[in-house]
Amino acid sequence: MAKKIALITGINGMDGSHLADFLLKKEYKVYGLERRSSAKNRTNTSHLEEKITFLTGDLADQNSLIRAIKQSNPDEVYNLASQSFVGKSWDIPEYTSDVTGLGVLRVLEAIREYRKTIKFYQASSSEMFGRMVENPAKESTPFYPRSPYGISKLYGHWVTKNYRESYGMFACSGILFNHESERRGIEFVTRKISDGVAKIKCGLSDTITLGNLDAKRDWGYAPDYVEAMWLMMQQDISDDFVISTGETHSIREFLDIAFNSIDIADWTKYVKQDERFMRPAEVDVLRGDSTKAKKQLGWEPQTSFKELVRIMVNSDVEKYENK
Ligand code: NDP
Ligand code: GDR
Repeated sequence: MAKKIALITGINGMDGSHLADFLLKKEYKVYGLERRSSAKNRTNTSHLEEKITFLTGDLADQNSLIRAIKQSNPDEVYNLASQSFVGKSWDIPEYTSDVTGLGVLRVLEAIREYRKTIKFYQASSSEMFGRMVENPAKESTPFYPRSPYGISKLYGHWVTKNYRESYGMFACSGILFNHESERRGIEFVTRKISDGVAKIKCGLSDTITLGNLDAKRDWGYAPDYVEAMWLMMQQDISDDFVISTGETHSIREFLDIAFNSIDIADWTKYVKQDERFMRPAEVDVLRGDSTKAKKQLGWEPQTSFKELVRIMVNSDVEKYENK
């Protein structure tokens, strides 16, 4: 049987690299879309250089997306690219709306023009729930985004649904709650903590400077979550699914486990707070109900919160010890 072909946008991001690993194990031929930058950013994908095909394209450039679809001729497109940092979306709101919002429309249009039967996955986000109207949030919970990022994701979510209903396309959205891994970008709070804790352990730093420590998130492990993306794409009919652990933990709890894993019980003297890392409008708490994914996809998270924190800290400690 011919190999299935997948095109992943945002290939060099955390999820893009984990999804490529997962699809290669399933014997897919994988194409990864990366944007042009002055210095190549393949920290997460250097191990994939001989295994996948990189294409250049940008979610802000319609023709580059049409070309990428033609070049790869995929069965499945996973749209993971976005301006994904919530905090920065207040500094660059128009750019965030263009890439994270309109970018979804551009990928859908490229598919519609080339071959409508290509399956499409959209990386929707729990940030669409924002100030949660219902806790835990499920697929039917009303949205209340709290940032230019969350609003842009909501546009992407609805345009995906609209193309499904307007053109009969297979277009699904995974509403994923926070998920992390050792490949997480360094500015996100979990990786900032794991990297900071590792530096403290190795004597390279003595503080971590953070913003709001009381925010709570439903944190899972990224390799578990990319499996859910694939499962959604194997359904006969496209639909939307919440993917979450059902637990919520504060940043303080994350700090407890992270410092505990380097044998520090009281971390208060190592952590500073700074206004710079506070947000104009905060999402105080997120928690998801993924019962539908469990029933229809057979998906459940495999990695506990404690394991996740330890994986991240250990990986960063190893990095500095090897240096
Ligand atoms: P990352 O920030 O790690 O990856 C995003 C990728 O998008 C990067 O590789 C980036 O490229 C690329 N990108 C940014 N702008 C453009 C553009 N204009 N054109 C093409 N590519 C672009 O995010 P994650 O892997 O964590 O997340 C994957 C997707 O899932 C994102 O859409 C995110 O918003 C969404 N999401 C993530 C969740 C999470 O907890 N991780 C939860 C819910 C949704 P470069 O490498 O050059 O910067
Ligand atoms: P989030 O992740 O906004 O949930 O978006 P992030 O790790 O940036 O923030 C989580 C919470 O931590 C608080 N916080 C800090 N955040 C950062 N980045 N840096 C700090 O120093 C800091 N101190 C406290 C934040 O205020 C917030 O409450 C992630 C991204 O992956 C999105 O793309 C995705 O859609 C959502 O998760 C679900």
